[in-house]
Amino acid sequence: MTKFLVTGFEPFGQSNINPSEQVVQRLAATQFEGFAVATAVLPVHRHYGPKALRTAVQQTNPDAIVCLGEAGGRQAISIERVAVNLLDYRIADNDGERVQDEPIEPDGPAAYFTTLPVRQLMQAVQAAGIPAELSLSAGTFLCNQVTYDLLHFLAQQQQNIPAGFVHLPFLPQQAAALPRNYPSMALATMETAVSTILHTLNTHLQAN
Ligand code: PCA
Repeated sequence: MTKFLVTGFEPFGQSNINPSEQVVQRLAATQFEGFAVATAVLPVHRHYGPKALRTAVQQTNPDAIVCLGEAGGRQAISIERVAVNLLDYRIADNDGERVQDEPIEPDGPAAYFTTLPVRQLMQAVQAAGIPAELSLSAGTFLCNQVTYDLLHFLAQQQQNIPAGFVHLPFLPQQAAALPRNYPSMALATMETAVSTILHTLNTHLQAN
């Protein structure tokens, strides 16, 4: 049986909730048919974020990894294609550290493509009636950093498993608390989108 690792992030910045954490909590409480889902919630911390993800990978030994995070302002389920070797935090992490213009891995490649079948996943989410898009950049904050670190780690271990990142919009209650209007998506819709991604990935893994 396929085993997925799905991660989210704790709240950060001005918000005390993070849709990715909430989706992960819901998945953790769900019994899926045909695959198992291990979950972890990562700290928004320069060192402990990537470290917690590596630990989760080592502890769960998954067949594929889908990391989730919040991208306030995005209008759709946003499937990332690339992680770049750059730390340029637009705000401080939860420990108050704001890194600028530094590489993640000084000797690492400039970027990694994620290894998820991104277009297939986007089309599956759209077919489920949920807006989805491909995105060229996860930014230069923690979401990009953990993705780069994960892909670098898997490459070094020669662990050839699909891994990548999906950004989620704000929840309606986050958007409603902001001084101007931002797009948002209901938690149940995001949860359906992520389970659609897992079902599609499971079929993909069985076919390959
Ligand atoms: N989003 C941030 C970090 C944690 C999260 O959920 C990002 O996009 O980098």
